[in-house]
Amino acid sequence: MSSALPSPDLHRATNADAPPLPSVGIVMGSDSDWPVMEAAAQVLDEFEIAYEVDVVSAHRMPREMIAYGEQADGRGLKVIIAGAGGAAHLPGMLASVTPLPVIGVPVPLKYLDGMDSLLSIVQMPAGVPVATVSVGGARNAGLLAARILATHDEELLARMRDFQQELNDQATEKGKRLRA
Ligand code: RP5
Repeated sequence: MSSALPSPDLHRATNADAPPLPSVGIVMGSDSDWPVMEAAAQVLDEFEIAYEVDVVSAHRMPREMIAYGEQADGRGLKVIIAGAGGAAHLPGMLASVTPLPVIGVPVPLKYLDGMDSLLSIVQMPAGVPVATVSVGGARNAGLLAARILATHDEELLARMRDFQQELNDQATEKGKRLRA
């Protein structure tokens, strides 16, 4: 996990002992989004998927945000998860400059219950897709990123199937307890 805006060189690892290059970039408009966005990181940890985390504000640091989007695929990222609140332009702007899949997380703020964030992220013009999850749905964003990576990773696909079976088992168990 990195706290500064990553430079391309930082990720050109040659040492076999080096940690794996991140496949997922988790970015957000402010560190105040982290309590919501943390759930994406947690689920990626559960699936042992390498990720990086950063603040890349569309409005307060637009040049860095564009650079992040433009450099993402060249640095080896496969998926970007972008969360923002209010006038949440970060996911859409990143999607406009990267060929990678972008998953948008509407972060709820004090007013409007996240509806402003949701509508800012979900209503993209044709040609520039953002896969928007529910308001505050960072865990699902992480799971969707894992599923995208699993399309080219049999082992990860098997772990996703196990995870789904666990959900099934848990729900079945809850039903049993209610019926008892
Ligand atoms: C958005 O403004 C951020 O994504 C955050 O949700 C919101 C508030 O940011 P702070 O004022 O807390 O830094 O751009």
